Amino acid sequence: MKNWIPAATGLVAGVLAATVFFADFSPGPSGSATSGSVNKTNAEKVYVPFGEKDEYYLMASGGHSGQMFIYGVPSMRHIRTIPVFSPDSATGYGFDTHTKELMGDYNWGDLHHPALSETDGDYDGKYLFATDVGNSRAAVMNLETFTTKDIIDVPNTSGPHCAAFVTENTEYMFLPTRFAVPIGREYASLDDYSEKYRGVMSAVTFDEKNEKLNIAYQVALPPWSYDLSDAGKKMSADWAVMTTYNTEEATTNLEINASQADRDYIVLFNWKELEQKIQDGEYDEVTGQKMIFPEKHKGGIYLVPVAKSPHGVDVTPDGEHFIASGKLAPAMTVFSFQKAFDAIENQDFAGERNGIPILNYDSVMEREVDPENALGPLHTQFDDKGMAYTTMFISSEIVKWDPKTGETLDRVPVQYSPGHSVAAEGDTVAPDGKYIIALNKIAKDSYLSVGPSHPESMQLIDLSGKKMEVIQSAPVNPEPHYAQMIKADKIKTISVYDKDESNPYAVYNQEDTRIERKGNEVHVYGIAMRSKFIFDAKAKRPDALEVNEGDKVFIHLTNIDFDQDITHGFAINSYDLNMEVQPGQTNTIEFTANKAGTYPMYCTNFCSALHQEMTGYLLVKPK
Ligand code: CUK
Ligand code: CUA
Repeated sequence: MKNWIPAATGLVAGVLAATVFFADFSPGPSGSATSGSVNKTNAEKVYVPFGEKDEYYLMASGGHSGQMFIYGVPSMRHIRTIPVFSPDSATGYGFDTHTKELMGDYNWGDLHHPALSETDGDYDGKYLFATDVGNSRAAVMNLETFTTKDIIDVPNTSGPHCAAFVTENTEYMFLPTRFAVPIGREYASLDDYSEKYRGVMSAVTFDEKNEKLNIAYQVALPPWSYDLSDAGKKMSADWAVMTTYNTEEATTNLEINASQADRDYIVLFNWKELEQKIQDGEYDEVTGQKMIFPEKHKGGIYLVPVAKSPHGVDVTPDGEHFIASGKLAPAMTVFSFQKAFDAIENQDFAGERNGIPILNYDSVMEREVDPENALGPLHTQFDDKGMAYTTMFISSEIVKWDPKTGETLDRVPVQYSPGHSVAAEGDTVAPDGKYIIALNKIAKDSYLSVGPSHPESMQLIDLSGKKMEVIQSAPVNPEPHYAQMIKADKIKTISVYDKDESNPYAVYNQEDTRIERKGNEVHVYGIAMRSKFIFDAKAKRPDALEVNEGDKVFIHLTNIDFDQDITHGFAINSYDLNMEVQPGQTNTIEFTANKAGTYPMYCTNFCSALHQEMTGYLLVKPK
């Protein structure tokens, strides 16, 4: 979220420079508290000996790489990259038929906020959701295989930045938009912004059986920018909150024009009530979507005034409070759900905007917290004792404080400019404490130089001692916007894909391999095994494939090595094609053989001593 930097202009730049100058950023893994013995202890804390496993998975968004990065904690070793919104030649993601379809017409994505599926407000380790701010999509990954299962386009929306967050039992994932656009993304002059543009929020459901995402309904909110959000918990489980900026409805030069009003709003909504409206038919059908217009279908949505241009909003683990962080105000504001419910009950309103009642700030606000000269609060995480940890972008630190008293308890410098942080299960009803990771936007000089642009960094902070201590750092490229940290034993991966006899493209026996022709379509039902491809076991050369120029070719390949980690690849030289088949998996790649000639095919994934021999020929006979 680098976009707010210019908003703070000279003041911020000055403070940032000053802070970097005087803070003690001594090199070494332990932040400000450096001494030989401390370093040794810290090295031990992050050392995971070979043969042992990390205690947590860290699932960090890969920003505009469109991918998810998986790390182990505390070692901070990068274990895997899951391609989600961008193609990945290593796995053939975006090349094989299924993932190409998932990618749609897009070639990149800007993956911001990942969210784990929840049961009773706790991570259940089953699915991971993510949104694409670049091309307005949402995705779900299965954590048995760490692969993307579904991607949907989110209509009427431009950049679901204010997401993803899931409700307590993954009933919904809400996707509010960052950019207001006219409904249907139609053309409308910017002069008509306030009348014609809308900040649409989508309520997305997940059908676990079919692993499909689905838009249940949308809400046509005012044409503001929706920034960050969180779902309620326990007593506030039916509610959700999200921050807004540009409630000025500026259409140009936002860095100045969107920071005019002293207050913006937190949108507070009751999703059970919105769901009821849909069931009662209180909506309009627009662009094929069930759309709630708050000025017409009243109720269930409220505005809470908040210091101007807020950024993060986070619900405490007990579900009783929500904390807003003001990127331009050096304060966190703690609001009470109970007070908000009372204000709604008593119609304690201070006017309305676009038909949405505004609650009285003083009626809902519990406490304004001054973090003692720390500047640029952005996002808050929690530990097992209910303590809050807020990232300070401008003064480059994490501040620990008590939401019940507002007292600052501890602070630790990080290098530099943290956006989010992620604590162990730190946004659930039951955070673990123990670790928090600063997700830094700038790593300046933390690692060996690779030229003018440096990687960003993630710094692991130990929360178990009296003082927070930075104990490890890992580069990440590009910036992680947010992450989830889950106890490793909650993740249950599979080691091979089960046989699926109902899959018409799967072939598990050599005798069943075959090549079928239908007009100019060629369907190959083949297998990959150590160390050969068999397209047609009965043919003179089972690993050769002869087609005619112009044929449409479908290669269905099943990996019959039911043995963990024996993955095969399948590439065709100079045809720009590659896919992978994991153990037991069946995958399809299709292409038009529009280049006549001789093209070797080979396995791209080193699989055996005879991996180099795992080849074949594609012969394309000229017309
Ligand atoms: S946003 Cu970057 S610091 Cu995209 Cu989550 Cu707050
Ligand atoms: Cu199969 Cu290499």
